Amino acid sequence: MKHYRNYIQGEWRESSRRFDDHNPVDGSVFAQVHEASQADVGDAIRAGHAALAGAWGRTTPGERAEMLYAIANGIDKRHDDFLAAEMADTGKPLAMASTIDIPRGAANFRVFADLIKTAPLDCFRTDLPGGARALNYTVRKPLGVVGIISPWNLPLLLFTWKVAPALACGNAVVAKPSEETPGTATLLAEVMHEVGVPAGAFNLVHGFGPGSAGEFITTHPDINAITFTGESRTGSAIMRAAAEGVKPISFELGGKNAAIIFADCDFDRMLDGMVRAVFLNSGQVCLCSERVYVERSLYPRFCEALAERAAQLRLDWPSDPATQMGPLISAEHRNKVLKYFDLAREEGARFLAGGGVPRFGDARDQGYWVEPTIIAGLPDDARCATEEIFGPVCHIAPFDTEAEAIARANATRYGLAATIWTSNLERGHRVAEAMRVGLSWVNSWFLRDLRTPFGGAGLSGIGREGGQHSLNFYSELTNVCIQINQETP
Ligand code: NAD
Ligand code: 6OD
Repeated sequence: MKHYRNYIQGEWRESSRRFDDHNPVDGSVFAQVHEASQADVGDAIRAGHAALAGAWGRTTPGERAEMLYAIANGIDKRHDDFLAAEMADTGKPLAMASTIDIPRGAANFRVFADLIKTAPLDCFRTDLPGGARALNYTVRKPLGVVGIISPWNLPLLLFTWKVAPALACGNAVVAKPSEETPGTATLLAEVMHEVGVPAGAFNLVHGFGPGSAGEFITTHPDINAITFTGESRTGSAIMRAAAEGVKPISFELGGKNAAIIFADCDFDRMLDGMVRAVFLNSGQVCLCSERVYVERSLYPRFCEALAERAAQLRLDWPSDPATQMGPLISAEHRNKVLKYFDLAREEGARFLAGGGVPRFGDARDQGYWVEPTIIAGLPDDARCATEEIFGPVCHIAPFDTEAEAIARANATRYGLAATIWTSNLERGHRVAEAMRVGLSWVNSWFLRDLRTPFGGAGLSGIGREGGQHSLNFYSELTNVCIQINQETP
């Protein structure tokens, strides 16, 4: 049995309170997770402040960049360990974890190392009408100790997406991975230790949200900022906690993302893209398309083709390179998704594919699998067409005009991502801009450049991370104004 411990002030810390880590493939317990106490979280935050007052607080951007490159190399060196931990925690296929999650874990450190070395700062020469002259320039400083709370769906990718820029900007962090996926974050702490990240700069605490490490971080008076990825409802709870100290927050939250497919699209390319947009990671990517609007003339062909592709997806053991889809993360989450399937039936949906639980006749029958599922026939205001399900499922509906498709796609309180498929370049630009979302893809989906802004509108988040946007969130900027003559301003 593995043990996942907390990492506080450069040391591993055990806890007498432990919880089980399940493998979603077959429900087996393979690790014990040491739950951090309130005192542990307080120690981690104190360790962060001590690091900032010490050698870590005196590092230059260039020195921190070198450390981030070393961390990225450390992840690469232990690629197979990270891969095994990711697959054990999530059950996701090797084909995905080895090409997306683990390489992105390392890439996040490289990208922010590159960026911090060349981060531009403002500089203005000011000439007032009365003759006073000044030089203004901006200084970038860390915010302090940043609380990082991340979800289970892309555990290493999303954890490092916040840890890397926070450290690049010179902050100390107290980071909590999801209780469902403690493995890769623990390996990352090992890498931090191996490459000599100063004690207290990176602290890892394990546990749950309310009444546990998540709440202990967000309510602690000495946490200077909070960055969170997870459900919109959890975001509301964290926002209330952050209000107490008027803490800066950055939120990447849920979505009910639309795909708009025009009849003039390249059908085969679109179909491959939509199989990915609906079923990648069993639909457990915040960017997945759960609402698919298809131009009426293409609707029957698309429904048939997507249903056929869904039925062909290979659900198998994660270590098999041919596996295309794994289980859901937990029994609880599977129950939630299956309840939405029941609700869809009650709401009058037609199931074009799936809708149930696959049977394997082996240990996987104890796991948390559901079939790739496609539904149709619901009104736009049905619960299954408005609430985030976060499973391998989409609802397909026909539309007649571009304006109608835009209006229906935007008729949601969420606003994370959209994907638009068309061969008409002008229309692609027009519709992409009209989407009330943080991310619009045209003829692609989840194609990422880490320098671009990432985040959502409405219930999907607050703020943007990525590239300079991350550096700005994780920094306190001080403007220095020096008068360079004697005139009264
Ligand atoms: P979640 O909100 O249940 O949990 C996320 C994290 O918050 C976990 O570490 C959890 O322990 C912690 N937490 C829960 N309650 C808390 C509280 N009251 N105080 C402090 N911490 C608390 O989300 P999840 O189920 O892990 O992830 C799935 C959700 O995340 C989906 O809604 C998905 O859309 C969203 N998500 C969004 C993005 C994005 O970039 N917008 C990315 C990935 C996932
Ligand atoms: O690619 C990223 O940087 C990112 N934040 C992806 C989020 C995916 C949500 O599940």
